[in-house]
Amino acid sequence: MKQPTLRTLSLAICALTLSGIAPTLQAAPQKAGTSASAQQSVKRFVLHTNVVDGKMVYVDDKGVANPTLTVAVGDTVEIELASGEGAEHDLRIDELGVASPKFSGKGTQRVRFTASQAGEFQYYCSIPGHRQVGMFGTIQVTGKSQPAKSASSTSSDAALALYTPITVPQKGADPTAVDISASPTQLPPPIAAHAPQVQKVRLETVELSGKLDDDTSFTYWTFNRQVPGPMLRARVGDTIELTLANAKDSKAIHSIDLHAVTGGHGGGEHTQVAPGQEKTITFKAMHAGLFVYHCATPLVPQHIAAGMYGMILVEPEQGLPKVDREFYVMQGDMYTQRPIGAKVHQDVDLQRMSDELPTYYVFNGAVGALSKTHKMQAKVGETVRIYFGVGGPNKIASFHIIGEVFDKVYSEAALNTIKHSVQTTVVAPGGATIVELKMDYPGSYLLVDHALSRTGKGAVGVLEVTGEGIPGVYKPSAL
Ligand SMILES: [Cu+2]
Repeated sequence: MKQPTLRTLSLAICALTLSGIAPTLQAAPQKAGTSASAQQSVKRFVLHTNVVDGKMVYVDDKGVANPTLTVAVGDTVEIELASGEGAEHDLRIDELGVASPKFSGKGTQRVRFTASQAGEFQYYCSIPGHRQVGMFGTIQVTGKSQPAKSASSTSSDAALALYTPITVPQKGADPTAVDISASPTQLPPPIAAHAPQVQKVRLETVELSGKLDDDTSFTYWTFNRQVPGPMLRARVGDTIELTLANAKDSKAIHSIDLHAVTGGHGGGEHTQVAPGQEKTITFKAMHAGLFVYHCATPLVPQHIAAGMYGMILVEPEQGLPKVDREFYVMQGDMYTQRPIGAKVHQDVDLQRMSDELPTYYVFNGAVGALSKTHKMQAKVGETVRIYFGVGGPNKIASFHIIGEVFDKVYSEAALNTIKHSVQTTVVAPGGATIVELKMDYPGSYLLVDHALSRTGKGAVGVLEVTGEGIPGVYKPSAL
């Protein structure tokens, strides 16, 4: 699909730049000396970023995405950079020692360097995930490479001082990190029987430093500052007007794809929202069931792994059977540069994500969310329903409660297929299940992924059940 609005925006911004900014650029003074230098010149380019056809790209002043830049050895190259859509980017050319400062919606950056060697090199954005979703192109440097001596002499040029190697120091955990874990008991009440209604829902995408574990923080990307995002609840036939706002201080574009939505990539096609903007879609809840929603902005698994998922429950016309307690739980897999337990601010590791080697598995976004931060409680005799989903992005969950059997499982969260007496139920990434169990005996019941190595990586919760055990259900040996 073409995205004429973004393309138009990009072209408009480029035109503005050409008329307003480019003329202020001054040619660098030519160096006197060798005959070769007489051929050298200043080559100027304009590259503004944008999202075109679902990819992040650099767009030149003619509207060409990721254009090939052609220069000659010895040329001074100036590239004017701006973020057309407002997200944060940079530009690097490793072989030529170019690393621009980061730039976002405000203002432009200009890089200036000497093309010191011949060849074809890649320019790209080094913000994690951006190169993988299209932010790269080619710079062709024609002619013969300058001898090393000459290259070193140009390095004294003040302009080149910008291009010092970037080192990433190890940071301790962020002391200002906040709790992002969603409470498992915070969910909307059951929908009373009514005629189909129009519901207005507003979600805000927020990037923030959150607690991943004790003494470990992580830059989460969230819906409404929590992981998972708020549980939405509707009745089949309802029309939902959903507005997605992206916080002003976000560095990335965000969006929402709800698996309950028919058309428009589940909403992902029409909710790509730049920082400080908002967009609205309207959809009909056509299928009853429990559905995952997630961010659908490239690199999609990166946005999901950072916490951008939640669920929408669409109740059938008659509603779901009444239960005593309902809980909202989602599992996610997370990929960090340092091992589990490192007392640092963890950064995302895209290679691990690509290799599907999670460092952490979490329930409700953080280690300990459902064992220390929030309490799940019930009493003997009560029936408990758990809405359980997998944000992923990659790993299947084998959902199990130690010491209990699910009386009912709505397998794959399809409301017409109830299975009884299930020990462990498989839930796909981007999938969900609804389980119900009547509590017959007191104790601490552990929620786990029965791929049990994952309990050591964070995937464990506790359901505390109090009361008198029903006689005959269980009896420990006399002490
Ligand atoms: Cu996102």
